[in-house]
Amino acid sequence: MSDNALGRMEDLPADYRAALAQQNLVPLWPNLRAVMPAGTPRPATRATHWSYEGLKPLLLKAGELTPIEKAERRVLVLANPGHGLEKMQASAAIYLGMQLLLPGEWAPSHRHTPNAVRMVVEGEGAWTTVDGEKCVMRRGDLILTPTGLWHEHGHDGSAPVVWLDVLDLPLMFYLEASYHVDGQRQQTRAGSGDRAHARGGVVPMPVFQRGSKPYPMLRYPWTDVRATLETLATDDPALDAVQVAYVNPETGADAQNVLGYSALMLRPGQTLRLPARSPASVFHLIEGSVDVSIEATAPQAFRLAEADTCCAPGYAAVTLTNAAADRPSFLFIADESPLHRKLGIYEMRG
Ligand code: GTQ
Repeated sequence: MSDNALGRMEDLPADYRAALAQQNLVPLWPNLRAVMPAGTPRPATRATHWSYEGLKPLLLKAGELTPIEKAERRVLVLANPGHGLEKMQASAAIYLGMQLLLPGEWAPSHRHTPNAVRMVVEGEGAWTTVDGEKCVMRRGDLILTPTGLWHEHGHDGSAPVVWLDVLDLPLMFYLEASYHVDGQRQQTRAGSGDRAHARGGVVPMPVFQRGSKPYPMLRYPWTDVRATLETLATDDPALDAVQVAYVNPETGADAQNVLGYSALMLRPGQTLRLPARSPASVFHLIEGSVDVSIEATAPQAFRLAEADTCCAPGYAAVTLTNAAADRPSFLFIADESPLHRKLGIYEMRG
C-alpha cells in the first residue's frame, strides 16, 4: 500500500483530535509508516568520521581546562549528528568517547549498568582496575568493564594516555536502566585481567569444575590478537576476512551481551566488502591506513588514519581498502550484532 493511502492527521476533525489528546490517545494510521517504514528501516545513524589528529588537541586542552576531580571521567564524546549531538550516541546502541588521563591522575572507582570496553590509543603507564584485577593499558589492548563490575583508572607514566571508550549506554538509557554507583578505591588481588586465560586452548578447571565467572577474561592484549591475525593470514592465504572475534574463553560466546567486538587485518592493498547487515558498526584504526566506503542512503567515504574512528549505520554494506600497498592494516570493530541476534532481528542482506 502506498504511503498516501493511509489517512492523515489533518483528515481528522480538530475537535476529535483534541478529544483524543485529552485522554492520552493517538490514532495509529497517520503515524504507522513513520514507525514501520516499508522494506527497510530509516536509521538516524549517519556515516560519520572522527579524526584523531583533529580531536587530540581538543582533548589535551580539556586536560588543561578541567581537572580530573571536576570531570570524574575526562571524555570527549564522538557524537553522531544524525541523532543530534546532545544525545551523545554513535548509533542506536553504541556510545563512543575518547578519554584522557594525565600522569598521576586517578579516575575514581564506580560501577554502572552499561557495559563498557576500552581500546587503548596511545600512551604508557596507565591501568584500569576491574573487579580487583589491575589491567595494564598498552596500545591496542582491549579491556572489558562489563555491567556491574567496579572499575577505576590510574596513571603512573609520564605522558598523557588516551583510550577509546565503547559503551552500550544509549540502549541502557533508552531502557531507563542506566545508573551508576560510586565506590571506594579497590583492593587489588592477584590477576591482571588475562593471566589465567592468556594462552589459548586451555582453561582453568578448579576441582573438576569449569569456571562460572561470566567475564573470566577482562584484558585482551593487542600483541596476542595481532599475532593471531598474522598467523591466520599466513596459514590461509586465500582467506578474505582475516578477522577474529573477542570472546569469552570459557564459553566461546561474545565477550559481552550487547555489543560485539572483533579485530580485522587487511593484507597489503586488500579490498574487502562487508555485506549489509542489520547492526550498526564502528571502525577504529589501530595500525595502517584504510579507506572506508559506506553504501548508506547518503553514501560516504572516509580515509582512516591511525587512531581515527568512524561509524556506519545498519543495513549498509561497507567496503574497506588497505591504502597501504606494502604493509597490513589493523582495525578494531564494534557492532550491535549480539543484541540483534538475541532479539531475533539479525539480518544479512548481501
Ligand atoms: O571510564 O567509567 O566514556 O563511566 C563514559 C562513562 C567512560 C568510565 C565513559 C564512564 C566511563
